[in-house]
Amino acid sequence: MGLFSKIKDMFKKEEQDENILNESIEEEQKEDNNSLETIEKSNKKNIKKKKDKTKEEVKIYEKGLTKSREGFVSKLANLTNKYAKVNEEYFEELEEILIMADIGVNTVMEFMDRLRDRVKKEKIDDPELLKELIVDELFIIYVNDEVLVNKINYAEEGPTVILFIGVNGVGKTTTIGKLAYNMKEEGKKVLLVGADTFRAGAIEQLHEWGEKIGVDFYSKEEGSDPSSVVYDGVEKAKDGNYDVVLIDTAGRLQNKVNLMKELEKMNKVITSLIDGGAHETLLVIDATTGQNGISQAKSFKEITNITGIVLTKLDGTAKGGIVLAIKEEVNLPVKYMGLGEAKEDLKVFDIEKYIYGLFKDFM
Ligand SMILES: Nc1nc2c(ncn2[C@@H]2O[C@H](COP(=O)(O)OP(=O)(O)O)[C@@H](O)[C@H]2O)c(=O)[nH]1
Ligand SMILES: [Mg+2]
Repeated sequence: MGLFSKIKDMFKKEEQDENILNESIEEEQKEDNNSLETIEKSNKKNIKKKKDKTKEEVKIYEKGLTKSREGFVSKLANLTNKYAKVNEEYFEELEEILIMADIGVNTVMEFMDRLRDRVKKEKIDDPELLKELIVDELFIIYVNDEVLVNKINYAEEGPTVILFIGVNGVGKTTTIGKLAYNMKEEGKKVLLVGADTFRAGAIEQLHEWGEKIGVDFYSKEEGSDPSSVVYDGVEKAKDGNYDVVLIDTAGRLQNKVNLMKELEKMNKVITSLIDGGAHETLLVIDATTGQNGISQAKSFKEITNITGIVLTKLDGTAKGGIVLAIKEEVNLPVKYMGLGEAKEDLKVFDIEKYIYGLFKDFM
């Protein structure tokens, strides 16, 4: 059985289990209960709660990936309907669809070679049978035998410091707000540090997020040295026993040398207060910018040590293939994805839910 079928079964099974669970909880509610039954019931309720959460998450992926599904995935579906047999034209059209979906030319070329090989070896000529193969091969690009670390590297003690970098407008400040909300929900004490001091508006925007979700905020006035804000912010977090410090930075990439120096300085300041320096440096990329986003990742990778990617605005693009291009061309794990502007719209990146959300109508 192919990978996609497995994923599909997994999410389907969860739905079925849940229906059974709902029925049995309903039934029990009608009965009289002794204490043992009450325990069992509360266990079942807990399982149900957990399942509800998974289901909710899958729904958010599905909704956030609607545009991509209606864009490139529906084109793939049309392709299958258009050709009765797999032939050279079919392959050429497939190649074009994948390139248009921002998967990246090199990745697509390799993918096409592998697909052609498999088609030849397995003697497939029905496009319908090729669907599952396509999804599986796309999935393989991402997984590629590696263990992908999408977990945040939390400090064993003291505050965990997470630095956000990326060019203007990609969604750094918004991502910090959303992540702070997630972490607060998990019971963590979070401090937002506004080190994008070039515009008063940028400081204020982060401040507003803090007020909206009820977490603390620290910054200085416009024009202050970003590193001094970082120093004081991290110190405040240590003194105040914060669990996490989320640092917003300016994203001016006009001058690579300056940006590199500034990031170096910030890292040095953090290292002076925290053993080993920042726990994570997350590069934020706007999915709607396609190959441009990939070039940004390559540039930033040259000047600083990045531990992961946040891919924003996936809800706003019909080209969800950029996730695969990042893997292939930049080889950094996508740790979070932004699927909207609201505080709930940031999700830990999960390749299985992503593939399911993208291809669920395709097969
Ligand atoms: N649709 C959508 N919009 C987003 C997402 N993340 C950020 N934005 C919007 O992108 C714009 C720029 O975000 P901002 O956080 O200010 O970017 P920054 O300059 O990198 O700090 C804002 O209007 C955000 O609301 C996302 O995941 N989906
Ligand atoms: Mg900002």
